[in-house]
Amino acid sequence: MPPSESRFETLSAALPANQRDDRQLLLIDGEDDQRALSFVELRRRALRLLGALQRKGLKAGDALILFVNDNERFLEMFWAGVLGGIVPVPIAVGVSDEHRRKLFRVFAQFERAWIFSDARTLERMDAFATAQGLVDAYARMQPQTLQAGALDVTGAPGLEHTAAPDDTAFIQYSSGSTRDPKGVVLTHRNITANIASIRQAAQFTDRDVALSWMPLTHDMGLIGFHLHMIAGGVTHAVMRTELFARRPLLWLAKATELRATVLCSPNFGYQHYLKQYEAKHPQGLDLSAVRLVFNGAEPISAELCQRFLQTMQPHGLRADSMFTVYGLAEASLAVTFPKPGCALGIVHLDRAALSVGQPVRRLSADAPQAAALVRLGTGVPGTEVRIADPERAPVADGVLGHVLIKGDNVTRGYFRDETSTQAAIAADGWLDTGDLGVVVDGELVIAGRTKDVIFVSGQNWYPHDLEGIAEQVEGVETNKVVAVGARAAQAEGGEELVVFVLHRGDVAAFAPTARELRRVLNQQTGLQVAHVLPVTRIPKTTSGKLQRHVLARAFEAGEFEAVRAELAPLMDTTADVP
Ligand code: 1ZZ
Repeated sequence: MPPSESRFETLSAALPANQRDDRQLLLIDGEDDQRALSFVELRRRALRLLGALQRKGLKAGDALILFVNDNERFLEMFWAGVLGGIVPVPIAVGVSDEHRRKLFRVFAQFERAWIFSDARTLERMDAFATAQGLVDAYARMQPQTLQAGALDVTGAPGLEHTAAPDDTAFIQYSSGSTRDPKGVVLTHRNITANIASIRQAAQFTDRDVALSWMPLTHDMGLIGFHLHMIAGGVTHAVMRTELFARRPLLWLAKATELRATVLCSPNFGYQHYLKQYEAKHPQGLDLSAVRLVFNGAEPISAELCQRFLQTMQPHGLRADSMFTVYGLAEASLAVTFPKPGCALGIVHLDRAALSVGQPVRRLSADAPQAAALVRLGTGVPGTEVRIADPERAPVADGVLGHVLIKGDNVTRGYFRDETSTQAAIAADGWLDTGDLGVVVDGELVIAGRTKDVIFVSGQNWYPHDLEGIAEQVEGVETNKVVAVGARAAQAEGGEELVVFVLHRGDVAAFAPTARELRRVLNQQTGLQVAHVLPVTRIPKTTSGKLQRHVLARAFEAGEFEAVRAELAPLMDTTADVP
């Protein structure tokens, strides 16, 4: 199906110079800290900032790294860049050293880049640079750094740049790999095409009211819940991610207050919310206006979706509102959507038959070998989806394979990274998403990421499936358990299954959980877990995705030897594993 007429060919044209003033951007930074901005006012502020940038010498084509926590400052500067043809490069401030190091790595990729940040973040970066021996690199950044609040916006507004549809609109760095960050180059055409598809496939109208707490440095927060809303004239509220993390109940309290019609969260957010909900039983929620609850960006737990819908049903949430979607930065954002208003689609597949090139096997829900996966719909208008074998040849429906995509929304490549670009995009234009999936009943089902697949006992296993089983064990929570295949020191070329669980107490107290987890996984899958180990921090991307490979490599480097030795005698209860 062709996409509906895209109303804009460039992002710059999407931010209105005049419009009915009742469409707003709401910035929620605290329970009582909420500001409304009309789209026209956002544009006016962006142009004033652009004037300040141009007076500082920034030109069209320069890169402008946005390294700032405050959403209002981020968005004003993002638009200043877009209107001036300066290329915004959003980078999450993050909390770990790895996240901080990413700023240095990204800056080094550009010939001429500027950094927009705030005094507090810059102070921290200064201290970080000193501690890490990055003083010289930091000194090189300093003349290129612009500090929020310190720019003179009192002069004339900036001069707008006329962008062509195939010009770069901004660069989206993948939130995952911090060591070797890959910048997805997105043109105006890429983004406006995807925005038009999203609007059509999710049946948006300007009567919708959206609410999101997803970070603006991630494609779902920025494109899905801001740029797309601006282009469609949809009132939308952007809540600070950190506020949701600290006070998840505010999310649906605000949805009630705003009569929000569209919400979103990746899988872990539903768990985070429900945990607080079950402890505090908030009153006065009214979710009867909600038509879609977007759920994407990471593997979706069918059980958690059902639990969320059931728990929220007494507050008026419609049973058909859970909107399970798939996408990635390389597609600008959206790849597949189900039909709005359809019931949650769950399929049960034999976990022993999930190999590339093989047909999957449907099972009944109660079969012991059944992995519950969620249906994610079909390609959004203008985006083609193909399941392929390792040689990129299409396979039949029902056969598991690599998920390839093609369309106007798909990037032409990674910034200054020809090797990665060629590895991902073939001459015929199909891009390999790095995900494995299958078409069941005409809809896409994602099994997992190619690089995360665990190969043990002669079979492919998907971490998300094993982690879901592990979560049945008391004390093991969603997103706090990680299954990886690690190269075993003894077994030549083979992998062994290692499961990590977040645990901050002493090792002896962890042993019963570890034994139970090993027993449950063995009972339900027949697998022998080589090691169950406690970790004090689960590495995650700034958008909350588990970084399984970080733990696998740390294990292989021997970083868990001490805890392993301490735990081993406590694990040795032969009764546990039949
Ligand atoms: P990123 C109006 N993944 O996460 C709002 N979905 O991009 C429209 N794995 O490049 C919003 N099951 O960071 C539309 N369902 O990571 C939103 O994440 C459409 O491994 C969803 O390769 C946008 C998600 C954007 C995003 C991409 C990777 C994928 C895949 C994983 C995303 C998934 C999922 C399982 C899903």
